[in-house]
Amino acid sequence: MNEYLSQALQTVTERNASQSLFLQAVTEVFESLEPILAETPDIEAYSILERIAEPERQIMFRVSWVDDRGRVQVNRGYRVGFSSVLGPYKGGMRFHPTVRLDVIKFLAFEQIFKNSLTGLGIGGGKGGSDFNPRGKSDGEIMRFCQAFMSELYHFLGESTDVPAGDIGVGAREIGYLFGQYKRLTKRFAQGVLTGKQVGLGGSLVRKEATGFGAVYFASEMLATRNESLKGKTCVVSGSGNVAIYCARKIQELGGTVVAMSDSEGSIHDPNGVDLDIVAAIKEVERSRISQYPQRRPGSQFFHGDKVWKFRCDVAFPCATQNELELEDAQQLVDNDCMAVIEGANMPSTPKAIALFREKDLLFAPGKAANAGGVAVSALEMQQNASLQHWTFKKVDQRLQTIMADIHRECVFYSKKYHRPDDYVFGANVGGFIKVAGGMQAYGVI
Ligand code: NDP
Ligand code: 2IT
Repeated sequence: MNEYLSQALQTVTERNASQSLFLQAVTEVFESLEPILAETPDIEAYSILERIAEPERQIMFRVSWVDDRGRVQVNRGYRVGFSSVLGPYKGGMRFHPTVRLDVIKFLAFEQIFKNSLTGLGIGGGKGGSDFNPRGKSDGEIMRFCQAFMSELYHFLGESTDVPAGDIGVGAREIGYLFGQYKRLTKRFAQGVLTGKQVGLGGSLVRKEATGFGAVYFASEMLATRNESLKGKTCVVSGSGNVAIYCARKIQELGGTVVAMSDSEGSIHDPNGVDLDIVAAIKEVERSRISQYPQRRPGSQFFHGDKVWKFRCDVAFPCATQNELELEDAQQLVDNDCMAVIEGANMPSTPKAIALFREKDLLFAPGKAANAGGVAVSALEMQQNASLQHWTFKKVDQRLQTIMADIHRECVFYSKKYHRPDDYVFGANVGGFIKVAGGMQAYGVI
């Protein structure tokens, strides 16, 4: 390994010794940069690696709120502004009991390169809380969101930091957060949050964008092997926002989704998952996927099982980090799966990715394949800034173009550096180059 690279990695590792997810994300990006470092000595001269792996700012705050029984609850809130080189901090907020600084930092770090790949002038950030929305009443969710925003609003702004949704945060939560922001600032500043309801300045296609975008990326990637999703058997993990719209687009394009999941287990439906039932269970009733077989004869629920055990041609991990481990990857390989497209952030472990590469599966990393969500968020910012509302068709076409452009960029860099079909390498290098160039242009700040 290049000496500067290994030194920088060691520094970052020592400085963040307890943050294994963050280090996993940094290691993967840094390892891709070896050929770039050799030809660009300025990266070392300007300490770009050390700087790019240290967040510009990290905000942590107490969130106190009152539950339905009148008890005071305390959670921890986070917002990490990792890089504003290419634009305001941009990235979602995650409400999940597993959230800790490590989680937010890995997500914010990935977001830098993902946002760079969109080409839309957005920096990288992420936030969230260890608040668990499961089983909470609507009133509790509202009070939590209001308390959270009461601490965070000082730090937000259309040209400073623009949050959106992620796990546990959708249009309902964004509505409460935006309402509280408006109440505190007396500004109807639409562009300060994205993922809003359409009537309140939200963009059409934002809800669908991450899932649709992942499938557009998959189509581009399969086309390089003269393949398409038509007639393919697919599995999609998760059953949240990304998973549902990923599955919808697969089915629109003629694929069959035979399995989906949540954190309790997986459903298998050999006739093709009925997404209206999944959406009713997960989006409307906010219930569990285990309810599905009661409404769909011929399907089954497997408690504690992941979707990777079911035979498929194409797999879409769309739930959470490190959900696809080496043994899962082996199962996919044994079942002749040809491609894995990450709708989630960092869902495949490094060992799983190494196996995919060794076995010549097509593998699309999240920072490229799931960039459609944040890309449409940036389009929402553009619409808000110009007081416009674009049609569904216009936004969807922009999304398709953006995903095709990201695909082209991944292929360009993987070919240029003689790593054909290595989308991890292509995405990391493509994302990094623009940010590093910006850092050099600004001088030392
Ligand atoms: P949602 O909250 O809508 O859905 C999350 C889904 O993943 C649920 O089905 C949930 O199951 C499941 N899940 C969460 N944690 C676990 C776990 N530990 N084990 C198994 N399943 C789990 O979130 P999103 O769909 O928005 O996000 C999914 C992924 O996509 C995340 O990695 C997110 O960072 C990423 N992403 C999201 C974007 C967006 O625009 N929303 C954009 C780009 C990436 P359960 O209900 O049981 O918890
Ligand atoms: O991981 C992600 O890209 C998101 N959660 C979406 C971020 C955004 O600002 O829309």
